[in-house]
Formats: sequence, C-alpha cells, structure tokens
Amino acid sequence: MKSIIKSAGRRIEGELHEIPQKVSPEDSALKDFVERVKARIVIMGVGGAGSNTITRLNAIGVDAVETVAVNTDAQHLLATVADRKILLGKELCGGNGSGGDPRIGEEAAKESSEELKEFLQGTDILFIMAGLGGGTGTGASPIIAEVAKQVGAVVVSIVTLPFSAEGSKKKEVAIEGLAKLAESSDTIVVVNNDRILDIAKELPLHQAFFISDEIVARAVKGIVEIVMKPGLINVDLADLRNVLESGGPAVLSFGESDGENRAIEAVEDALGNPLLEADISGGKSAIINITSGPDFSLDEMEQIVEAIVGSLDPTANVIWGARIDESLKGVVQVLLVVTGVASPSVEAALQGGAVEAVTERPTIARVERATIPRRSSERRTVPLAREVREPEKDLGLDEL
Ligand SMILES: Nc1nc2c(ncn2[C@@H]2O[C@H](COP(=O)(O)OP(=O)(O)OP(=O)(O)O)[C@@H](O)[C@H]2O)c(=O)[nH]1
Ligand SMILES: [Mg+2]
Repeated sequence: MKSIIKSAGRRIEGELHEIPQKVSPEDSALKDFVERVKARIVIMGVGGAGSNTITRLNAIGVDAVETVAVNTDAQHLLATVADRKILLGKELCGGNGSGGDPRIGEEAAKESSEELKEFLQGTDILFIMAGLGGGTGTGASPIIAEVAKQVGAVVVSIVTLPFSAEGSKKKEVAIEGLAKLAESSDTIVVVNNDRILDIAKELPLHQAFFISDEIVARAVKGIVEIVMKPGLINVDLADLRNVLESGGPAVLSFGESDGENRAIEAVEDALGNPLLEADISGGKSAIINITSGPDFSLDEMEQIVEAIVGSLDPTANVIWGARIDESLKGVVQVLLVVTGVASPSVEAALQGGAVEAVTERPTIARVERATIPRRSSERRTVPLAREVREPEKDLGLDEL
C-alpha cells in the first residue's frame, strides 16, 4: 500500500506530464459531442450595480460562462467589461437610464424582450445579478427572469437590498421589486447590504458597494465553477440544475481559515458569517464549494462536508466541489449556498415589515449525526460531536 501512495505522489509531481499523448480515432467525434452538449450558463448583470458586478466578475475571472450586461444607460454599459451587452428600451429610454423608476425599467425590458429571448435561447442556467432600489435592475429583472423561463432556463437571481443609509424610498422600491423577482425566479439569494456594514463597520458607502460586488461576484463564480471547471470532485450540470430549480429563497455565506484546524474553522467562519443571517437547519439543499492550496487533504474535505451537512436537515440534498488553487497555500475557503431558507430580513421584507428590524446572528449548532451524500443517490452516516457556540468576534474584510 505504501508503494502505491509513494508512486501516486511521484505521478502528481510530474510523471503524468510525461505520458505521451495519443489521438484516438474517436477523439474528434467526442470533442464535437462535448461541444454540443456543453452547458450554457449565462451570468447577467442588470442595471448599474449588476453591471458593476459583471465587471468585477470579469476582473476576478470566470471560465466557460458568458457574462452579459444589460442596462437602460448606454454610457454605463459602454464602461462595463462583459462578453456581451444589451441596451434595454432603446425607444423608451434613449440610452439615458430609467430615471430611477422601476416601471420604466420594466417597460424597457418588455420593449427589448424579443432581443432578450433570442439571446437567451439554449441557456441552461441564467444568473441574474442586480442591486435592487433603482429603476432598471428592480424593474427589468423580473421581466428578464420570465423571458428566461419561457426558453427553459433555470433562473437564479442574486440581488442586494439597499443600505439603510440610502433612505427608505430606495428600500420600498427594492422590496416591491424583490417580491416580483422572487415569484419569477427559481432560486433567489438576497444579500442585505446592511449586513456588509455589520462586517465592515464605518466603511464609506462607495467602498461598501465594492464589497457588495465582490460578494455577489464570488458567489456566482463559486457556484458555476462547481460544474464548469474540473475539480477534485466533479459535479454534473444536472445535479446543479436539480438543486437550483425551484430552490426558492436561499442564503449564502463564505468562510475561510489558515489556522491549525483550518477545515473546521472555515466551516465555523461560514456558519457564523453575518451574511448568512438565517437558521439553515431546515434547508432543502446546499451547494458547497471548497477551494484550497495543494496541501489540502481528503480528510479535510470530509471534515468540511460532514460539518456542514450536520448543520442541515438530514434529508437535504447536498452537492459539493473542491478545487486546488496554487495561490492559496495553507488556506481553506468555503462557499456555502443553502436553498429553501429565507433570511429573516428577506421574510420581513416580503411581508412588508422593516428590514432592519432583524439583527440577530445565527448560532452555530452542529447535530450529532451527519448524513454524507456520496452521490445524490448514496448516503452514509457519520458521528459528529455536539457543539453550540456564539460567534466570538466581528469578521474583518479580509475574512470575507
Ligand atoms: N453592488 C453594488 N451595488 C450598487 C452599486 N451602485 C449602486 N448599488 C446598489 O444598487 C441599487 C440600485 O442602483 P443602480 O444599480 O445604480 O440602479 P439601476 O438599476 O441602474 O437603476 P437606474 O439607474 O435608476 O435606472 C442602489 O440603491 C444601491 O443599493 C455598485 O456599484 N455596486
Ligand atoms: Mg443605472
């Protein structure tokens, strides 16, 4: 056994590169087939905030997906970095924006619905990103979601609620849009911008927007790469579609650690992150994406998945991926998306309540037995220690 492990180590260190490449007669047809059946994942930023997040996503880089910016504001669209751009409501808005009116944003999307429909044909999963509170993102996103569903795409919306500092009018507009978008999306993740201020107190507003961009961009990247990039564990598109289709309200979180028990610490960090702001024990399903350096071990991967699965409903459908990033030596990062759970602030928003009324953070509670899904169909049980604790400190920006 020792020699097998040793030999495997040597192969990882270079022998694999020395295997002579062979071209089989079937390779060309196989390549064509892979191209044909390849998933089409589109990430669309709607309005100013959504477009800025698209630019951010392109800055951090995301493979094998199309990034698209759509806006009523031609100048902003010009400044956006994206694979494709669509100017909404050319007649209605003349490229000058919606004037902050979601009804104009909605009409602009309706005017452009044929163009959107044509563009979205053949899309498997559409991610819509927008900052709710303005006219374009708030008004156009629900229409775009409907168009995407008409062409058979699974629609996942990841949106932000305005900072309280932006005033109550923006929040009212955002909440109205959120209710519509929640109805027309399969899965909706809402990042309450006020939570960012919980993490990074006294941050100037424009910098807080950058963090908001980063959170949404990293979440989308983490979800799509689970299927689009080969990792230590490969997840099928069908599995991801399954989780996101009719996922309903969802919450997301990030955790990170470079400590001695970095695997468990990264999970604790994610579960204690103020962004999560929800009890996930009733979650229907979850996506876990782990990224770590070359020293990451199988044992650590198990620890992470076990700890998260132990925090969810035992019947929850969990998919996870793990990827090595050479630049992350000594660090473990965890992205967690749990569907079927509305954060209290979103629930309050949808019921017309005050968003800022909810300030409690989640407590971390791990159950005694965790069910580890090997594949969707196969599960096993593993004992876990019971532990309940309050998060000890506020997280710093770096820890996002
Ligand atoms: N993440 C992020 N959020 C932003 C940014 N700018 C504004 N926001 C948030 O997004 C909300 C909507 O603003 P915009 O996206 O500029 O509005 P819009 O959708 O373009 O709508 P109109 O400009 O009114 O047509 C604001 O209330 C803020 O909460 C940004 O650069 N990044
Ligand atoms: Mg705008």
